Amino acid sequence: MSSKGEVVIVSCAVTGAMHVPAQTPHLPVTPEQIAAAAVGAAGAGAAILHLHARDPEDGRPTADPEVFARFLPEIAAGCDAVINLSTGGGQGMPMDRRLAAVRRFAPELCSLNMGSLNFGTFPLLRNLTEFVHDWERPYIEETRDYVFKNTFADIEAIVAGVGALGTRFELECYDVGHLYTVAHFLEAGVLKPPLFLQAVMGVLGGIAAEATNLMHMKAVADRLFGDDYLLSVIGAGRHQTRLATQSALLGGHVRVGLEDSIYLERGRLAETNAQQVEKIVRILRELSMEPASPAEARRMLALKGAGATAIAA
Ligand code: KMH
Ligand code: ZN
Repeated sequence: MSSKGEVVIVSCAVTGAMHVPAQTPHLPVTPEQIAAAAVGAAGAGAAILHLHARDPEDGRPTADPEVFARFLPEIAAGCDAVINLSTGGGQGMPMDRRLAAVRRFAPELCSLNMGSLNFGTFPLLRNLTEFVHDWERPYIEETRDYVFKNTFADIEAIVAGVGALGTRFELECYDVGHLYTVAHFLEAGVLKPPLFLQAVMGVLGGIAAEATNLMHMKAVADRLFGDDYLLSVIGAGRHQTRLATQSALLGGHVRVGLEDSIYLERGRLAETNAQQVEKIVRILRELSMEPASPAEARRMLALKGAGATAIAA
């Protein structure tokens, strides 16, 4: 693994497509809220902002580039963080829609999900009984029968679709097998190092958020990629801080944010994305590590620079 050990890239995933407004009143939903949350997270130490869009009226996940256009310039004007757009979109979105915002804005980074998987949020319904909008309950319920589709053809389509834009990838790996899919595409010359692996741990349907599983993911990645990769980790839900800390201790990087966990600590909702970033930055500093600046993250990930995107600040 390529690592400086003491400089840790902190990504913040601001809103996502997994949570619904009924779970927390603090989920950024409108363009104004998303922009403010993203700039706040950057101010707290996030070098990378992973972004989804939501319908400003009802908070439903959307991939409409017009909605992205209402917050991306604000974010670019408000901070220097790397903008990383999702190509995962939201449940059931066709590939064309998932790719639309990346095609339009040519960001420095976009997500690339390295395999199809069952992606279940339905156990939430055991405790969540009151909803803000009509779409929320069925959206969660339908994950009993939902496959997050990322076939080999889908992966090829995304790489081909954005390759000419110079956009690089956050390679989201939800299980060990996805690392071998990355290796396949590396060997085929489709993906180029340095690889930015994002181990996604704790999604129902993917690998569980257990310390020994992260050790195994890293051991396999070390064998497959040697010094050609950087490891970052998402611990979903209550696992966020402990998996992030473990990743940093192993020489890796971290992703936090309300997309993947709505909590700040046990039983306490995070009120902002910045609070989660501040918390992990505090822990890193206690361990004699520093959050990477956006410039350091750009160097480490060989990114093209904000000036080469189509996001006008
Ligand atoms: N929230 C992660 C578990 C994407 O945006 O492409 C999934 C994710 C996918 O971040
Ligand atoms: Zn995402």
